Parts: sequence; structure tokens; C-alpha cells
Amino acid sequence: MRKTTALLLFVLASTLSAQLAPGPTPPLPPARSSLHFADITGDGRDDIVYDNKLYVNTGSAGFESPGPFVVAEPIADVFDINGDGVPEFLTRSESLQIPGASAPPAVQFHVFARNAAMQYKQIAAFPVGKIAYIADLDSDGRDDVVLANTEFEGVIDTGTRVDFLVSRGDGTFDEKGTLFAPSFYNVDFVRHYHLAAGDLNRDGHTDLVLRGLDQLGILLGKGDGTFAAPITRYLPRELGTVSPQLADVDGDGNLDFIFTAKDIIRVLLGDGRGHFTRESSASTNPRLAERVNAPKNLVVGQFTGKNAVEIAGGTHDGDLVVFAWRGNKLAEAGRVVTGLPGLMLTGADLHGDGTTDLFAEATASPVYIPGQFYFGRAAAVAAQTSLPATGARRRSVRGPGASVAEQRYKVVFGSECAAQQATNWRLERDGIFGVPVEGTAEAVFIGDSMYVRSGRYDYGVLARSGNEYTGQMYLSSCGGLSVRVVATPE
Ligand SMILES: [Ca+2]
Ligand SMILES: [Ca+2]
Ligand SMILES: [Ca+2]
Ligand SMILES: [Ca+2]
Repeated sequence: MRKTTALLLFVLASTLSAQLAPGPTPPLPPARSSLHFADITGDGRDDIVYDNKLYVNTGSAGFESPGPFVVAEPIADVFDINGDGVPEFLTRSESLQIPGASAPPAVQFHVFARNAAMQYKQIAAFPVGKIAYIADLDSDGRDDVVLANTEFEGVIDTGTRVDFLVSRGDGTFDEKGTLFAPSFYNVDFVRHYHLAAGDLNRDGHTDLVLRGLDQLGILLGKGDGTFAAPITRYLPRELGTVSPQLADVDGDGNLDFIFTAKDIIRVLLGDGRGHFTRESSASTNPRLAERVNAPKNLVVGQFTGKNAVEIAGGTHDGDLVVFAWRGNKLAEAGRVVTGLPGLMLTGADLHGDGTTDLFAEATASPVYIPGQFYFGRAAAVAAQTSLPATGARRRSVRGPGASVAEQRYKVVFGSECAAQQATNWRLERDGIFGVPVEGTAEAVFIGDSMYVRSGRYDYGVLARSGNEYTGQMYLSSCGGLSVRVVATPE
């Protein structure tokens, strides 16, 4: 069947006042799968690769399927290993789990590149790894690969091995080193370990942020695909582990760290030196407190045409929400109520008009609903007329800044068992991040809460009242107990 199928997507091209969102649903496969945007045809417009099939972006006419497009394995990602603008594919195939077997299923990553006959063939394979991230580690315009894998001793996972593979451009890769993160760093690697790449300290070298379950690992790049030892920061899982990304949200030139948890989209503002010193967050669910209308994932782009950087999230309840920096905090900039459950978003500028278009797949329902397109500027306009961003529950917290170099706290435990530990504790403030001092305790201050942790298992969330924080802690040596933390003069 060679006949091409026109997907009439551009209803709104000629009638801007028409309601834009969503466009007609294209005839995509009736199964949940991966979607990627990449310029396969080389005409400067992003095409769609969906379920290993190609849909060519024809510009104003929409998309058409030109016939066979064979990548023989499931496509995990699209990248450019030689910097020539022609996309290559990273495929990921996982062997079936054998019932009763203790070993996890084997995962294989392969690279498929286009040959002179315009066919995609496998040109490389990676030896280890369960998860692969794409980033240009040495800033040479060629995409490189970070592989991560959980290591086991018997059935006990001992930690996460991270391998850095730098592309030579010909389908081969240099192994630039290995980072080993102990198991407490993440606990559940596959679901809770994420990576974001960007130049945090503005030295021209790519840096990495590893989001562990309760940790941030900040790896400053040396420019050759190797990294300095991780700077580790305590960041409790309650504050969010989903969809971590780097972008300059507030426009000060420093990359900021974006992620989400429940119905809160959170931004940690970078200081341009590799640290994050301030936090701002906003809710995707400002008016319906009884629901947790959480985003499935986040896409960074330009959706309204009004802000340089915006964040879009598609929620479980089917709201497509756009956030941007307004004044000195994160705020809602637009919303489309789609009614489609569990929106998973993929974004690209399909029109070349400078705004990011979204492909939203409904994923929460047992009945699969094919994805719908929402066109950047158009969708945001529709959202603003249907739901002005007023009355949103927003929180913005200013950290104490560099002038408060060290705030000391006295820790009073409501238990004889723990009393002797109090003398070993000293909590230091560094913006919103606590810094481990003498390996004893770490604290993070977000709003009126202090998240405190000591060692691997001792933790608590304390609430501020006046100049002190009180609440319950769990100590592995003593169990649960009340605790009071009082700021003391220098
Ligand atoms: Ca290429
Ligand atoms: Ca590179
Ligand atoms: Ca850097
Ligand atoms: Ca910034």
C-alpha cells in the first residue's frame, strides 16, 4: 500500500480565529508507543516518527506517510552522532523476563544510521546499560550517550553505574569514564533516576544533573566528556522526581532546574556557578484542591509566543497547562481543558513559526486514545480566553542567600535515646539546599518546612513556628520521636 495518507492538520492556518485546539486526530497506530520529532527528510521541518513509522511534515498540508521506513528495533531516542543534521536512531530492546529468574531482563542498545541507499542500518551497539540518555558531553556538536545500569551482588543492588560514551562521529564511541553512585542514592533506578544536561556554570562545557530519589548529583564538565566528582545535594523525593530538565526559566542567563511532583511544578534557580539558591513553584490544580491533577511529564518550549521559556505539562485530568516566569515567580500562562485523561506530551516547532507545538497522548485510560496536536500560539490563546490565570495557588520562597553563610541550629530530641546525638548535629543553610556538615545531618528549607535527614534512614519533616521547627523524626537507633530545632546565634 503505497498510497500516501494526508493528515489534515492545519485547519487553523488560514483562520486564526478558529478554535484552535485540538487539531484533527491523525490516523496513527491504535497502540501506545513512542513518538519522536526529527527532520528525517532534511527540509528543515521536523517530521514524526511514531511507533517506528515515519510521518513526513509537508508544511501547510500536514503529514503524510511515504511508505516503508524500517528501523528494525524499537526506537528509544533520536540523536545526531556526527553533527551533520541527519538524525540517527537509538534503539532499545529488552529480553523477556524469565519467570523465577533473579537476573533482570537483558537490555540492548543499538545505533541505526542512514546509508547511501537511504536505509537505516545498525552501526553500533553498547555493552552495558539499562537506561540511556542523549547529551553532547564534550560540546562538539555530536551527540553522546550516557548509559546507566543498576549493579547487583546476587540479588542485592549495590548501586548505579553510569558510563559516559563520547561519539567519534563514525559510529564508534570513546568510553570516557564511569561514575558509581551507591544504592542509597536512588533506591529505584529505573523509575527515579534521571539526567539533565546543560552548562550550569557558564564555562562552555556541558554539565550534568542527576536526579536520584533523595539526591541531586551535580557533575561539572571538563569539556572533554569527563566530569568532576559529583557535588551532592539533598533534595527529598517529596519535592519531586518527575521529568527533570534544565532551562533558563527566569531569563537571567543561568540554567534552572525544573521538575514536578503531584500537582506542583517546581523550579530551582541556578546561580550560574553550579548551585541552586532559590525555589519557586506553582500548582497545576489551583482551584480543585480535592483532586491531584498532576502532570505526567513536562515539555520546555515557547507556547504562547510571549515568553522566552515556558513549561508545559499535561495532567492526569486532561488539562494542558503552560507556566512561565512572571515578575519574580513561576505562574500559569495558559490552560486548555482537553478532557483527555493522562496527557503525555511531546513537543516540537512543527510550523517553523517560533512556537512549540505539542503532541498529547492520553495514557491513563485503559482505552487508548490516539494523540492530538495542540498548536503552540493557538492553544495558548484558547487557554487564556477560557481560563484567565487568576487566583492560582502559588508559592515562592526566597532562600537566605549567600550572606547567611552558616546558620547553626540546636537540635532538641524528645527522647533520652536520641539526646546524645544532638551534640553531633549542625545544620547549615545554603539557599534552599542544606549542606552536609561533618557527615552528620542535612536540611532543606522549602516554604515553612524543614526536610532533615541524617545518614541513610533517619529523616523527618518539621514545620516552622516562629524561630524554631518542630515535628516528628524517625531515627533508626531510636524509632519515632518528637524533635525541636532552634536557630542559634553565630
Ligand atoms: Ca547524523
Ligand atoms: Ca559530543
Ligand atoms: Ca559547565
Ligand atoms: Ca535562570
